[in-house]
Amino acid sequence: MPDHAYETLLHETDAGVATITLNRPDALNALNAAMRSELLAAIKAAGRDGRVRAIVITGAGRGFCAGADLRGGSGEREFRRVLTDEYNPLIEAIRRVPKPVVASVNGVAAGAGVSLALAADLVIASEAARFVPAFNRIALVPDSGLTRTLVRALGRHRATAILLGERELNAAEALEAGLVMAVVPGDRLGEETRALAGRLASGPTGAIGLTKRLVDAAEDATLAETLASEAALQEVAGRGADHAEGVAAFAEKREPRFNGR
Ligand code: T3D
Repeated sequence: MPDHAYETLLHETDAGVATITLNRPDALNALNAAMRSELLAAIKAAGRDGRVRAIVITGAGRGFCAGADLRGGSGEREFRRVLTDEYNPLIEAIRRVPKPVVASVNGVAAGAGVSLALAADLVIASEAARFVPAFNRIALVPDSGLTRTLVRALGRHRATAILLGERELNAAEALEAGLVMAVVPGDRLGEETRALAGRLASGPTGAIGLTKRLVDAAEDATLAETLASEAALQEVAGRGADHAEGVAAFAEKREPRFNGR
C-alpha cells in the first residue's frame, strides 16, 4: 500500500520491498529539485524502516530517468552546489544504505539517470532500455559518479567511447558488459523485478548489508585491507541470528527462514 505522499514519486512497501517510482513521465522522469530531494528522503526512509529489506527504483511511463531537468534552461545554474548538495548525496545514499537496491530500468536512462541506475547494487532492464550518457551532447561532463562506474566496469577506452556518444549502450550491451544482471521483455519487467526483490527481501538482510559494504570498500582496497575488513565483518555476520538459522536449515535439509538480523 502507498505509505508516503510525494509530489514526484510513487512509493509503496509490500512484503519487505520498498518500491520507489520516479513519477514525471511527461519529462521521462527528469530530475527536478523536488524529485532529487524526495528521492533522497525516500531512500533514507527506506533505510530506517525496519519493515524494508530491499529497495526498488523504477520509472513511470516509457522512460527510467532522463537526468537533470533541462526545462529550466541553461542560464544561472549552480552546477557545483547542486551536484555537491543534491546529486552526490543521492548517489552516496544508494551506495551506503545497508539494504540491497535494485534499479528496474524500464526504458531510456540519460545523463544522471544513467548514474542513478548504475549506482544500484543490481540492475534489471527491459529490452527497451538504453543508457545514454547525453552529457556531452549538451557540452557538460559526466557526473554523479558515472565516470568512475564506467571506467571501472568497461575500461578507459570503451568508457570514453560511450561517454562521448560514439558508442551506444543498449540493454544487450549493458548486459554483456556486466552492468546489468538481466534483460527481460518489457511486459515481464515488473514480474521479474518483484521476484528478484522478493528473493532479496527474504534473504539475510544484515549479511547482505555487510556484503555491500565489503564490495564498496574492495573497489579501492589492497588485498591486506580486504582480508582485514572481511574478517571484521564476518565476526559481525557470524553472530547474527540469521547465521544460526542458515546453519540449522542446512543441517535439517530445509530452506532457511531469515528474519534479517
Ligand atoms: O544542475 C545540473 O543540471 C547539473 C547536473 C547534470 C546532470 C545531467 O543529467 S545532465 C544531462 C541531462 N539530460 C539530458 O541531456 C537528456 C535529454 N533528453 C534526451 O536526450 C532525450 O529526451 C532522450 C535520449 C532521453 C530520449 O529521447 P526520446 O526521443 O525517446 O524522447 P524525447 O522526445 O526527446 O523526450 C520526451 C519528452 O521528455 C519531451 O517532452 P515533450 O516535447 O513531449 O513535451 C522532452 O522534452 C522531455 N524530456 C526528455 N529529457 C528531458 C525532458 N524534459 C526535461 N528534462 C530532460 N532531461
